[in-house]
Amino acid sequence: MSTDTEVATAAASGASATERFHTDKSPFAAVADTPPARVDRLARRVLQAVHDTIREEKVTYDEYNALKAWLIQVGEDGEWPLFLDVWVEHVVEEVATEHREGSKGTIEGPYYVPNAPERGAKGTVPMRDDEAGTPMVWRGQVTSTDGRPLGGAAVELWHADDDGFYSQFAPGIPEWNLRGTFTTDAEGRFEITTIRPAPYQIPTDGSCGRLIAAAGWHAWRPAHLHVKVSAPGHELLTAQLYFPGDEHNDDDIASAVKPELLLAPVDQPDGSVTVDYGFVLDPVRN
Ligand code: MBD
Ligand code: FE
Repeated sequence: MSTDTEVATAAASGASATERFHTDKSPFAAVADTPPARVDRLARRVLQAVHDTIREEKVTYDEYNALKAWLIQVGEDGEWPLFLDVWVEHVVEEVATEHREGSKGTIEGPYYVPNAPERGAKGTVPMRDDEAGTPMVWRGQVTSTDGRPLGGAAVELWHADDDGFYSQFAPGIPEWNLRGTFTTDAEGRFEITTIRPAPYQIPTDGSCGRLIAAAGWHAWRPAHLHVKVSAPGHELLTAQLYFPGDEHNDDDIASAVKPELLLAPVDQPDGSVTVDYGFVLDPVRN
């Protein structure tokens, strides 16, 4: 996961994201019982969409070969997690959570790492002594859709630093920096001290950056906090929280902003900010 170079490169963060996915998930086991008819249907529909595009847009051999070279490059850069999470995951999340009555969630993205250090119901996320950025205190409560407080719920937080970099995906940052697990008290409450993250630019020096440049897009995500909130008997909530006034809230490259996910930070006299934001979890359906 670590790199020798002191420069944050697409290849380094991509390799880390790819390695993370290999080691922590069992994606094939989870779909082992999928009948061939389902695979046949999905594969045909995706291919049909590609064929339709080629016919309708009269795609040339030069364009086809450029696509082939680019797809190979995405794999070599380790940028499949980045590509998929930026341009595809938001629709999967939409479909997966459309039945929910509790809090809105959004995409996980490529930079989650499980088992971040435990900090109890009230504490400070792991950070450097001289961590740059505006100090932020976040208070909230986790409840079930019937209003019952959920004590012992886990709130896993991870976010970028003031330069927009994630620990374990950029060099020179302590392993668990700005990653922590909090456990709600008997009233379902938590209080987290951290810093306000900076807007995040996805790496521009790899194949995803190359697509962005060739298409004339921008590479920015608004500043965001990532969370996973979990409690026994409830569906896991994966969300991100955003800050009002960020210029990229309306044109997030990853299409992951929802109005329900905007915080309302309050400036304090000492220069810090406080936010109140809680979560309502849906009970597991039987
Ligand atoms: C991120 O930090 C992120 O949250 C997503 C979804 C994609 C790329 C970088
Ligand atoms: Fe992120």
